[in-house]
Amino acid sequence: AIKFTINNKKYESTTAKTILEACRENDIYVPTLCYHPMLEPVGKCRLCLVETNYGGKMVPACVTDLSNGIEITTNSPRVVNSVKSNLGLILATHNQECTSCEANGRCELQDLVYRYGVEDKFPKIFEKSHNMVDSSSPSLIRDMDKCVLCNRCVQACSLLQGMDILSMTGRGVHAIPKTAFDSPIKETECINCGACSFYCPVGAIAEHSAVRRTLDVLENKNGKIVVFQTAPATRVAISEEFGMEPGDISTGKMVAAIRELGADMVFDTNFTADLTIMEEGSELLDRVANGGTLPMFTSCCPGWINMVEKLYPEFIPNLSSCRSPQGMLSSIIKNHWAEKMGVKPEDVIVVSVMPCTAKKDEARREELKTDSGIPETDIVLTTRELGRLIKLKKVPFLSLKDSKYNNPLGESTGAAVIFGNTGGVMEAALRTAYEIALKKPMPTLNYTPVRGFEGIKEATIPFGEIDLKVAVVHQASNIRNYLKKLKNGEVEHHFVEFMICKGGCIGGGGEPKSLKSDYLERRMKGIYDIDERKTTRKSHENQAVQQIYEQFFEKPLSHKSHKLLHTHYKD
Ligand code: HC1
Ligand code: SF4
Repeated sequence: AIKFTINNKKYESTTAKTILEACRENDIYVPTLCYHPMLEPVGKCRLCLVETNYGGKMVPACVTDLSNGIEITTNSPRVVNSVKSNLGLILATHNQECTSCEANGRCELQDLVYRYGVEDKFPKIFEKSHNMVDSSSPSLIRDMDKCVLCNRCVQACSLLQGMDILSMTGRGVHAIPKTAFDSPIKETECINCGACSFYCPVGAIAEHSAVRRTLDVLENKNGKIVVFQTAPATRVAISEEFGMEPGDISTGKMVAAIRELGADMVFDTNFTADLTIMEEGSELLDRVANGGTLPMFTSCCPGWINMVEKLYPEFIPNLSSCRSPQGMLSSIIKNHWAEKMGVKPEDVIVVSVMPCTAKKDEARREELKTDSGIPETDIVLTTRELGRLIKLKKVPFLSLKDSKYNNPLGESTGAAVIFGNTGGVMEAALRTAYEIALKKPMPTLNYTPVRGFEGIKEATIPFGEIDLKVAVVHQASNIRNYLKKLKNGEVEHHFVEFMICKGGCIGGGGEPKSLKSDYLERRMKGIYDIDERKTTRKSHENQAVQQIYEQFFEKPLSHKSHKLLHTHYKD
């Protein structure tokens, strides 16, 4: 075992780890700004410098390994002074528009400055005034005058996602993460996944906020009906905005809070997740039976759609023509529900709450407008933005009584909620397609081969005449590897699920920021727990879905379904 002391107290560790990991495990506070447990430590911000018994130099705890006999001091005046002066230097290069900043209240720098009582006394280093606010993307805003050079966005974009849109350029006060040729994000190959915004410790890269617009819509309705929809992955993560743990289930409180904000109706994106299974499952069976393009690719993740359109257009024919559940629900609300309610589509405002920054971009697609040319989804809020709105309006989230979704567009099964986890769309599709094709239920509903965090998961299911080969791929970097293999003929599948974010939507770029190392596992468990507790766990058993087929769509892939529930892609 490695023996060491921290602040004169003795500890032992049987495994190799860094000083920072040892401190965190033992509840000893060490400040950090560039460190995130899901990324590689880089030792850039120098806030985690600690004293040791080895020579006089202080060492960065995040990149220094424990060694036998090391004596670590984290709380001496020398350490505290070093933190304060490093923070002071960061402030000198930081545009402190905290009051209007997207990160206000959840900013790691703000917390550190407050905690250490740092005065903003150094002269401003104006060379760093990049004066660059890039709001070209519908999903993200970059304000490089707020950048603290932690490198987390660069790592998220390159290491995690394999996209390499951002790289650190320049040195010293001129260093800054930039796009190639410094182009506005919109003109790059960015797919809007928002991983950069999730990992940014400050407000240098944030979602393109729709909080103010939503406030305006809710406070000045002018006779309009405001309808919300909430994505599967929101209900296990919104809890974290209010101090609860990752994976804590807050469905009822979230619906209640949205009503408190002034929504007239709250529908569930899960309803159209079930509907997606009906349409997409039928499309798959049709392609398999009639020689359609295979493998068929899922189409609910807009980051993935952006990736195919921008980088792999040769695979457009493989994409399912199904709109995403967000797209389907907004379409039903504006084109069908509004008419049933006797209101004009223009008088309904659809606000969609998503774990996803790319959904903001999806909502602006030309293909997803009504015949009269208005967007079917008016506003997309990330889970983080919903949290902000609830706090802003002082809605007492934790003490709210659970509320239920409005029906019929709020009814859903366990198969729908698992869309939020990587493998969930596949599992939901198999539960239904198997039963419809073979006229008997799958031997087990919890289909574990498609669960978990492995980058590429594969399974073969005996499916009557054929063995159905499926794959599930999550995280953009794994997707790029998979597509390379597919092009080289190294893999062969009938149906593949793709989700751009690690873990699926529970790891979406718009979910509450977390500094915990196990937040994805816990959110994933929360989603599976909801599924287990549902009395109906197969999409085709959703009564409201059956009803909408009987009363309106007639059957999957009907003429009406094609018009309202399917789409096409940009070559
Ligand atoms: Fe997702 Fe989906 S699961 S894409 O990952 O198919 O965002 O949660 O809403 O639309 O249902 C996201 C999540 C979400 C859609 C559904
Ligand atoms: Fe958005 Fe989910 Fe796709 Fe991530 S995996 S880009 S959150 S839809």
